[in-house]
Amino acid sequence: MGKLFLGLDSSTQSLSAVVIDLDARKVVYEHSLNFDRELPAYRTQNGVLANRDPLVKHSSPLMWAEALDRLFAQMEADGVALGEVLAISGSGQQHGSVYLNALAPEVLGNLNPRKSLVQNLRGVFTRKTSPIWMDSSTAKQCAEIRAKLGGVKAVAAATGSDTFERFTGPQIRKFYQTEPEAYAATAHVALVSSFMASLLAGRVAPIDYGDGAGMNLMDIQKKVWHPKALGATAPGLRRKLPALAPAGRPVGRVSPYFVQKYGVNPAALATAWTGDNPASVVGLGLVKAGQVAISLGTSDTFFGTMAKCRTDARGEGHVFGSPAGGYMTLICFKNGSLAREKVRELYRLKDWKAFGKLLAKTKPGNGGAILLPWFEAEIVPRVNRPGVHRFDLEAGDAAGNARAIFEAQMLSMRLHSAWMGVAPERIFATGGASNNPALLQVLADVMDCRVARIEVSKSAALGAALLAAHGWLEADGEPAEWADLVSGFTEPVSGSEVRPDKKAVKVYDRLLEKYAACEKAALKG
Ligand code: XUL
Repeated sequence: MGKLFLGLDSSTQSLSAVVIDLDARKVVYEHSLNFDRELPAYRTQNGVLANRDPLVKHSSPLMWAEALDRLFAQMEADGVALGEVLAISGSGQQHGSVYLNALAPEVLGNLNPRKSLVQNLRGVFTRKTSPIWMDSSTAKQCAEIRAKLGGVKAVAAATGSDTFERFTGPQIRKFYQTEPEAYAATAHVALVSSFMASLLAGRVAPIDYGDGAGMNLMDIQKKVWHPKALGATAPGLRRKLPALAPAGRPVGRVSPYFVQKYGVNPAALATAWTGDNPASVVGLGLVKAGQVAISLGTSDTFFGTMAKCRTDARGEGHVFGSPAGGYMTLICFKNGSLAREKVRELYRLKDWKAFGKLLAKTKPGNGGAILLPWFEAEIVPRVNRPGVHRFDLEAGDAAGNARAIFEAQMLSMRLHSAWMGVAPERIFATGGASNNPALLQVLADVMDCRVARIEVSKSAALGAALLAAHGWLEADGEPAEWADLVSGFTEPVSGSEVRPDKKAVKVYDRLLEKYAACEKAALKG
């Protein structure tokens, strides 16, 4: 048996496990447990509890704990060699928070394997439910914290991001304002990631620099809690927060609860977890500064890596600590695949092949036509009022619109990621739309960069397993280079590389200015 490492991902809708054999460079086990289907007693819909207020989105920390028990039982039943696992790490949906009272350390340190985690944990929560990243009920608190810290640019420079409704600091402030007694009774504030890590470690686990940066509470440069941000959020907060640490850093041996109940190796290290996006950055192999991946999914997401911290003065993009060292960025464009599909439906194109054929009838640059595809309110750039805007483009021109949607999305990515100052050698494209060759060609031409497809299922859980391996090797006195560690796990699909066309690149260099002007005009109007 080779060296086995377990990565878990506690996401919005499911808890997943990936086990890797490091010597064989192979994923040897994968499993996902869907909350709605497998834990129906919690009555979640897509992992979220029903609430009368459409802005409030909470979930249940007890459900996440029960899922952990179920997943270990499943792994045991599936014959996973849990007795051989050397270390465990994980990732959680970002920003979500869990509130524990002063009994938590004692309870975590004495988890009774004859009971379930749920039974063990009764009585440790000061808040029954956890606000998660989909919650947008804290606009007031965002404005208050932003004002106290000196505005968008200042908050982004201090904490890595402007204040956002889903970020943990504004959520903590709302809890303090609306339930002051429960806030006062809270001895430990955890993130989803650090809560799950605490269960495995049997003690209050640290928050890592990746997930910590999603709170508006961490000094992004120094990677310590930011005193002014804490003060602007809620009184006495410093005492309630755990230490900050790098993801994958051992917290201790795995709790005897998992050893006695599921046969986990008693010497296995329980390590600090991170957020799902930072873990995905590792799971996609972005371990060197300057590497970029673009996920073309429901929303389009731009992941970049930087050695030194730069922040976005406009406050649109986020900077988190990268688990592989340095920093990572996350820029989220909401009108991704949904907008592409809207255009396809609008022009009655039966599939993406037909769409590509039509698009090929036009030339790069589309004769200066621009489409702003804000079918839904957009995150980047901030657009509150949805609307589709056409410049030098007729709505009846099917071929022109087919090209325009791809060009607009890729130009927007170039424009709104420029603050990073990164010139990648090659971009990895992932997600559903990354097998669309026409889209990848536009991406390569707009970015003037080679683009290769990468297909990693469960990139966050894989990243977590790699973090466990990294933490274990370091603790074993044989620290590994990140590039060596990920090799074999994160290779692009062979033959998928698309090269930029130099003529098209020139066209897009010019068109970018017009695109920026159109955006400005539409945002003013
Ligand atoms: C990132 C974010 C989401 C969650 C999803 O800022 O809110 O991507 O991490 O789990």
